Amino acid sequence: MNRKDLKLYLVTDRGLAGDRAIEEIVRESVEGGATMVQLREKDIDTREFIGLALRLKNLLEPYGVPLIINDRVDVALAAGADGVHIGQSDMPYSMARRLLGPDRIIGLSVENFEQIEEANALDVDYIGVSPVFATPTKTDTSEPFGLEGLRKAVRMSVHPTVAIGGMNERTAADVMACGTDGIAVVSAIVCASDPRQATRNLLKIMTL
Ligand code: TZP
Ligand code: MG
Repeated sequence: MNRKDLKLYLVTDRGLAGDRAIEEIVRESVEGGATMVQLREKDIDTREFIGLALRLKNLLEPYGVPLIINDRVDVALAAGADGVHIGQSDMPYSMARRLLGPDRIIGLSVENFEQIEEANALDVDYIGVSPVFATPTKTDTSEPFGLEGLRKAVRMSVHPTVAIGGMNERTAADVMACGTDGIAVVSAIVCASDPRQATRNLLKIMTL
């Protein structure tokens, strides 16, 4: 994995998409410059999950944008996705790696500094620092890192990092100044009336 792929990482949420298709939001965001996409589905039939993953894989292929599946190693394998993103209560990293092989991307969420130390001993491809700010999109999170905590997390981690939780046009510049490789964004893109423009705006703020 190229650490530049983490720069603007779109994470989907159908609950926030309203009546718009996830595929359309993803397409527009990638046209606006999103560098990686995570399909995150918490309440979906396995067959539907695989179907959506296959459609997204086909859509993203021509753009060279990696598709990551949240939680489900089986769905990632079935759909030929580029990797998975796992959390601390999902399948243990070593098992996911064994099933996925050496080449696929595995990202791991870390919720505190101890978990960053643990992740340093694993050959994960990146860590998600979760959450940086409290967010209504996911309320069952641990204590937010804040900017100070994110700075420390970036210093501690031997792996590339992506910041998640409360990433938007107001926070992106300060977050990037902490040295993280990128931001993982849900509502600021999925809820935007124009996901393409929202993505462009974020990228512009991040590179100022
Ligand atoms: N994991 C930690 S915070 C979060 C996830 C999936 C949600 C982030 O959503 P938003 O809308 O970008 O704050
Ligand atoms: Mg998970």
